Amino acid sequence: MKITGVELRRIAMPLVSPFRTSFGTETARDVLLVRVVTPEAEGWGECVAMSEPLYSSEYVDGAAEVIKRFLLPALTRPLGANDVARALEPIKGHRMAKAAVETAVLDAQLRAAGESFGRFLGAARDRVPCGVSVGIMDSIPQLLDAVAGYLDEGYLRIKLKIEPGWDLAPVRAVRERFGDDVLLQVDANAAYTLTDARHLAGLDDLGLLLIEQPLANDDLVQHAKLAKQLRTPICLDESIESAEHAAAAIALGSCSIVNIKPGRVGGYLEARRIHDLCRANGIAVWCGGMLETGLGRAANVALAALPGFTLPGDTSGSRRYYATDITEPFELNDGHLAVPAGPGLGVEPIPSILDEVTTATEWITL
Ligand code: OSB
Ligand code: MG
Repeated sequence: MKITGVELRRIAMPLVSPFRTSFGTETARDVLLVRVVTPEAEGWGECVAMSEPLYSSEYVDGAAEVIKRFLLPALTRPLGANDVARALEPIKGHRMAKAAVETAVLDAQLRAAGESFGRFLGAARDRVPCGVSVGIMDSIPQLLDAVAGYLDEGYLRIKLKIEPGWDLAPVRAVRERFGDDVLLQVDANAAYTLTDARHLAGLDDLGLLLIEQPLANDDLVQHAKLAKQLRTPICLDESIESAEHAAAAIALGSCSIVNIKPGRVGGYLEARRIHDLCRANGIAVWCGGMLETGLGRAANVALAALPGFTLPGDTSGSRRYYATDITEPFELNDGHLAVPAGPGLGVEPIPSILDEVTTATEWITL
């Protein structure tokens, strides 16, 4: 396919409630959308970079800049989605920016071929079980109310964000209030150090599925040491930016579970490689999220349908994030989301809604 032009579109999406993690509080999502135009079809990619470089080094203005200045100029030859990563390889890092571009090319290619993301990636089922990520709250009663609401909506797994000062007590309160059958896990977003090992071992009696990213993004060795001091399984998120990182983490014993976020690892093709590697090594994976709109969610749900995704993902329904999504909303049915079956992402932005939330557009002719 020859890419003739690309639209970069920024949209402002207010969140239904503030989302607080150990690295900051989000009240709205500033999303960069990439629309690739080819003679055969158009395709969409949602960039998951956040407004500020607090989760990882990428941020949305930087992603837009690197796409415009370095990535698109490397994509002037005719190519398919399988060629994008190689063409962009000389540019170091910027995986979220690369993922958005590759996803848009893949969407265009699949729409032209009449094939869905799920089918292309190797989905083994037509719906996926859903969990929900619950932010840090001002009080334990407020947290219990939030969790009760999500359980009522049918979520099959609860993930609690933790940080020093908001860990053992709120997690224990949720466990005691909702019982031992609730699938429960925690996510620290790198807020602890190895000296907190004894404290974190206090979580061991709470029957957690996993603790996600307790230590620094770049510290596989310390995670391996921590794993020896905890009974709660360690899952890595921020630390795993590629299949090579996943291989290193597995070899070192840094984790026994991986959260796969396609944006973080440079796209759905790399995400599938990590899935395949983990599956071959007996490492469970689940699909993470970055507060995506319906466009990014569609692809995540397709990925989460691969056979190695044996734990419920952070693939929540649209209304957990947004009063009005830019696509037809994803809605939970019996705790599950349906994998879109139409060509490409299988969903479209609704033009009137998209226009309402758009803050800027830029057209780049290739
Ligand atoms: O660490 O998984 C994370 C959201 C933004 C950035 C990082 C994370 C998260 C979430 C929410 O936990 C996942 C979602 O529901 O999209
Ligand atoms: Mg995480």
